[in-house]
Amino acid sequence: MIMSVNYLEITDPTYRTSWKKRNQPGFVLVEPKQYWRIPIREPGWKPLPCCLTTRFKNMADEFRAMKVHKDDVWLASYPKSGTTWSQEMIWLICNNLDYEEARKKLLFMRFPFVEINGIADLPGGMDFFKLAQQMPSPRFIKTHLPVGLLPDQIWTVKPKLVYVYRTTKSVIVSYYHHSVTLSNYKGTLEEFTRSFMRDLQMYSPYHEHVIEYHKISQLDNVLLLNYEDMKKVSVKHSFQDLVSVVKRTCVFFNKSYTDEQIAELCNHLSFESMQNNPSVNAQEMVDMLLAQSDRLDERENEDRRFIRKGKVDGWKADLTQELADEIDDWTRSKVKSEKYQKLFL
Ligand code: PPS
Repeated sequence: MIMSVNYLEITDPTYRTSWKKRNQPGFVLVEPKQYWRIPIREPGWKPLPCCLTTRFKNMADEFRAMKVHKDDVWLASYPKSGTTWSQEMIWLICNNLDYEEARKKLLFMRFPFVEINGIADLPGGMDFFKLAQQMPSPRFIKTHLPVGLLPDQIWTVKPKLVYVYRTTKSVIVSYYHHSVTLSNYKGTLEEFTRSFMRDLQMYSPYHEHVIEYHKISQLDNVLLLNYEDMKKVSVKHSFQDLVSVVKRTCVFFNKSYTDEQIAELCNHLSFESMQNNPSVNAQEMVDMLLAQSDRLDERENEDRRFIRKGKVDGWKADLTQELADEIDDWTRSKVKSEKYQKLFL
């Protein structure tokens, strides 16, 4: 198999001296090679290396060579951007609103996280890459990988591809709590934020992740969703809501439902309903991981839930104003174009 990526060692001194202390996995920067099929035609454009765990070396080439089907449904996102919410919405829209099956079968089996075995050592030895490959059509596939690391056949077979994104401060705070809950991250929120701002959290760089997917959004097979739109309080002041997002998604998938059916779906997708739905709330996995690290006593802590707060401005409870301002300054310094800047602030 041809080497489809380069691996670059992380030289950042803070990372090198603190990753073990913070109980983080070893990271490596994965730089895509042979990206000419990606339809971003800007002179000099080149996908940036992506921060992943060293485990990813075991699957990078096989993943890039993965067979893609025309009727696949791919959902991509930077972590903590509303992926689970969008997965449940898309799966139901595409499966004739089959709530019974959706309740019976866990979301992560219906809509597997395709590269998870390449980033984490899963208890129980489940192989989600194999599961995704062997699923009957149409397959529903979740990924957090950036454009540059998607299978090459995405660009030739052109399955439907949805991308969901969320504003920076919400992503950071949600990602920090996720890391504490699921990976027993031992650093502080401030340390997490600072490494995020050095593009040294898994799947970073974040801004480029979002921008690159926006750069392919003119393709007919690509749909962009936005967490804040789904929550109605849009940073872009367009005041969309879940109903309009669901309707837009139905059009994208050539599906048609009555207003009553859409209202029922929105009800099913509400934060409270999803938080209490064992098929999507990952509570079993959280309990297992808390037990493994001897932290079952933290189970009652709201921040240890996978479907945690679900707010647009929830970050205000966690970030100091100073740190919040620093994050915004970081965005302004990295993203000069106004068109893209507004996606993040
Ligand atoms: S992951 O691990 O990357 O797949 O996480 P992801 O699903 O992308 O993001 C998790 C955040 O989405 C929130 N969420 C919701 N918000 C509103 N309504 C609904 N129905 C909903 N479902 C999930 C979830 O609570 C996480 O955000 P935070 O801010 O941590 O609460």
